[in-house]
Amino acid sequence: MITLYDAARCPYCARVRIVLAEKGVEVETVEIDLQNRPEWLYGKNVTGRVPVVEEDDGPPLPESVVIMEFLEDRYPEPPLLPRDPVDRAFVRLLVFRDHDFTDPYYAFRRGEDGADERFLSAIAQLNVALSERPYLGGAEYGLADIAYVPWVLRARDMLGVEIGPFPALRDWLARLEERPAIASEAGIVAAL
Ligand SMILES: N[C@@H](CCC(=O)N[C@@H](CS)C(=O)NCC(=O)O)C(=O)O
Repeated sequence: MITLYDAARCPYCARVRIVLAEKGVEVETVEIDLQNRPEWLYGKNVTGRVPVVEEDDGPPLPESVVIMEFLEDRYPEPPLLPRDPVDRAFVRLLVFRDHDFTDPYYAFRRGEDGADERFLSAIAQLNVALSERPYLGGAEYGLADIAYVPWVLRARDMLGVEIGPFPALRDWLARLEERPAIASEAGIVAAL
């Protein structure tokens, strides 16, 4: 059994929720109030952040990217990384550079000067990538899509960003939302 220390509004936690759902892993969820974090959370992650996962008698594992890779290793089916080493490296590169998208997102959310333009440009870059291939990581759905989609859902559904002008991104999101794991995350976002 896996325990996930979670927060519904957290997009990093969303990554982990989606991977667990894709792999059909049974999970016990402990919702953390980020405004009033329990002191014991620092014993599981020195930064006090979520997500953290823990197996029975296992060490706590923080950091969404580490957790996604751990879950991929622990539950290889269905695979969420391509087989080919170069393709795997490409997915990891996109995940490694997630701040190229998330930094403009947070600047936009904070209403910083010039952030609208910066965030729309980051969205446009995703749109270009998705007009060249069906999924962010290439031919198959996987960890690259899961790494980015939590922010795209929140941008659309919480920040009111219009994605219609970005047809490749819009179609990618529609394809993703056909997946129960992503539809469930869209439901969580809708309830926030
Ligand atoms: N690098 C971390 C970031 C996790 C993160 O920033 N989580 C936020 C919630 S979305 C958090 O716990 N914030 C509390 C804080 O910063 O003190 C990851 O990928 O897991």
